[in-house]
Amino acid sequence: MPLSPPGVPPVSPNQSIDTVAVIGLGYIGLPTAAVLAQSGKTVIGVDVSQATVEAINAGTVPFVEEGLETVVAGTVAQGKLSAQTEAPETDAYIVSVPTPFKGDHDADLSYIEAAATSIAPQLSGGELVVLESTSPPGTTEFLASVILGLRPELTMEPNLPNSLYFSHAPERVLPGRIMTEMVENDRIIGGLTIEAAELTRDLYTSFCRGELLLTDARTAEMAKLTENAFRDVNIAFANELSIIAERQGIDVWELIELANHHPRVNILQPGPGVGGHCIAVDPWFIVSADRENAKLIATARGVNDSKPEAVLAKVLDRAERLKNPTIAALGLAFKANIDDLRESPSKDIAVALTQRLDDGTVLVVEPNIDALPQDFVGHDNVELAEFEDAVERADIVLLLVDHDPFRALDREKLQEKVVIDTKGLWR
Ligand code: SAJ
Repeated sequence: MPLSPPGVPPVSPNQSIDTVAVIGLGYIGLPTAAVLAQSGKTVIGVDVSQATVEAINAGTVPFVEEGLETVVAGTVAQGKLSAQTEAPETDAYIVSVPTPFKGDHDADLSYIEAAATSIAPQLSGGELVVLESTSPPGTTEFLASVILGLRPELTMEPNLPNSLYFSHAPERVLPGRIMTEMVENDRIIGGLTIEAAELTRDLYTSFCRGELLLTDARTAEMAKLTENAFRDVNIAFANELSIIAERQGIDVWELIELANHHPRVNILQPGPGVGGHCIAVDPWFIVSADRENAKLIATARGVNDSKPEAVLAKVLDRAERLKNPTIAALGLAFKANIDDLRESPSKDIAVALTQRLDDGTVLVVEPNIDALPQDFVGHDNVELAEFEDAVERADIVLLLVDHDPFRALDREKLQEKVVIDTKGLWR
């Protein structure tokens, strides 16, 4: 439901936001702080990690993201961006902390609660508090209730000297393209009040060239979850098709390519499973909000989470037919051309392979890392290998990630090998 009813002119609180604190300087918080500082705001980043704070104040970045370091270095040098471990007094606060899950896939809101608790003493009335963390419906209300519980003399009622403004502005940027998408993407802004939504829009206009779409906070929370659940369900459809097609002797990639020629069909691609911190996580927040009714979304999660085991079973089946086989496992990252191994089905498959292989050797290839991750430690049947060398030595070539260098392989080199291509890269 749009917040401004037709015919009612938008009310903007008479407010100017010059200083902004960004709480949580991770993959989203730091780029947000950087683009805000670049747009002229004075930005103070806040993080519990002293190492992160020091890196930023030295004009460097604690993780790799195309284009980020240049903006951080520039804005720190200009004095527009700085970092510290304590929440400061500012005109606006952007909360960008993790929302992992706990128990049976329920959202753990403890980081949001801690952020709210740290902000509360700094407020004097008139401030905007924006929640950016991906959250279940009702979390912006929760954040407001924590702050107002600690500061009962402040109020959510707008346009008073002691008013606070709360909103949710979920991000939708793609890792690897964050600096571009942060500025270009359309953005949903949901306020607990109309005034909060409009104040947030005024702040985000300073760096966002996309359309800013105003709604209420619950709808904004659910919209973010819906976007990632849509993709998860679509990928589950592709993954289920990949299992059925294989049993029917059909190439699933050709099948999907042909079906997608229909003007209203757009099936995503199957793979070894769904990884990353968003698509494999966010649908659970919908499930935990309404377990009884979120049946399709929960099933899709199950289909995607079972794909690594299906891949593993196939590899082990082929390996059992060979004596002391060498298996090249190509790729550990959660998707192509990144170095992020967290929540990666490919890494899980490679680790389980080293654990469950009776005899033989696993040659792990991941062009974006220099050493095998901790998960492989303690196994002497695994080594980190160079791509071409691993393919040459392997009896079984297991393609797990569609990294560009793998794509360029001379197909002649795969002759005489058992090839298990989970991404359809070499068809
Ligand atoms: N994957 C497939 N088949 C596909 C597409 C992806 O198996 O056809 C797999 C990938 O290999 C990977 C996982 O899905 O393991 C997720 O990859 P992704 O590139 O689809 O998405 P993320 O997790 O990097 O980023 C998503 C994006 N959301 C959508 O596209 C709806 C991004 O825009 C969000 O900002 C981000 O989640 C987030 O922060 O929520």
